[in-house]
Amino acid sequence: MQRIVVLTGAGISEESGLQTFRGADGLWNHERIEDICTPQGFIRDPLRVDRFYNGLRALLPTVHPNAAHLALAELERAGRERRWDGQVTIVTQNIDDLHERAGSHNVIHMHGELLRLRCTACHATPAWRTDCFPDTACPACGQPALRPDIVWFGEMPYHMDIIARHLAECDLFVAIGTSGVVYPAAGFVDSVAGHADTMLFNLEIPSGPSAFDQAVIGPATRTVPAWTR
Ligand code: BJW
Repeated sequence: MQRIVVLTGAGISEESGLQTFRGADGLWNHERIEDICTPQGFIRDPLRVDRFYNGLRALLPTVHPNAAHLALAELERAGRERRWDGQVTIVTQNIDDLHERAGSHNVIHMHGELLRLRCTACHATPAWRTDCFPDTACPACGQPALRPDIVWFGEMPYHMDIIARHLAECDLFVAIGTSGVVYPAAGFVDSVAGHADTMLFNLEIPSGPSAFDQAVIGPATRTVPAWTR
């Protein structure tokens, strides 16, 4: 059986209409990272951070999974239905829900999810509701301690033990639409060296020496379906 770990980043959702972080018209060209993407920024101004994520949440119903999301879901389904002797695990840095809406089941959100909140008192992760933030009570414990369920800089990404196990057991590691500058995800390719082949799908050739065995350059909606086919 072939075991594939697919790491996805903002680039896979770009052709669905969601901005990347660091592109020419990236999300962060309009905001200071430390105001939005740090626990300190949230403590300083929770309403500002809330407004930023509400803007992204409002976009979700207007965008749809694209051919790259759908191709990964179909590959996973082929494994499940034994039409292909393999297994796909998606580790996504994305906080959107486009992999799930494409039909993928094995999705690990290492940087959290836009449509969830997290209670800093009891660690419950209730679904986000329009009337649910910033000082409403946590539905699980009643404390007014809800925050976006997003992993900010300086915080531990989620499910690292499960991800490490998948990386240790995989034969192929594929990264799609990620700039490879944010750790620990940026280090996954090095962690599989010696036991797995590695492929990068990206719009541009990465600058500097690449740790990947193979780089496929082009828009993910073209290159990913051509690979999974
Ligand atoms: C296309 C395309 C198309 C476009 N087709 N491709 C110094 C050295 C090393 C590390 C550190 C350091 N100082 C601090 C750190 C740690 C820090 C870090 O890495 N900082 C770096 C910036 C230096 N990391 C952390 O703090 C993390 N926690 C941590 O390390 O804890 C300790 C720990 C260590 C080891 C194990 C366990 C724990 C937490 C990181 C949290 C990141 N959170 C964010 C924000 C959440 C969402 C939000 O607020 O909106 O997550 S940051 C942001 O970057 C977001 C993304 O998930 C993440 C990655 O970005 P991504 O997806 O790569 O997007 P882009 O825009 O950068 O790239 C898009 C790519 O797509 C480009 O390459 C395009 O070319 C391509 N593309 N269109 C194909 N159509």
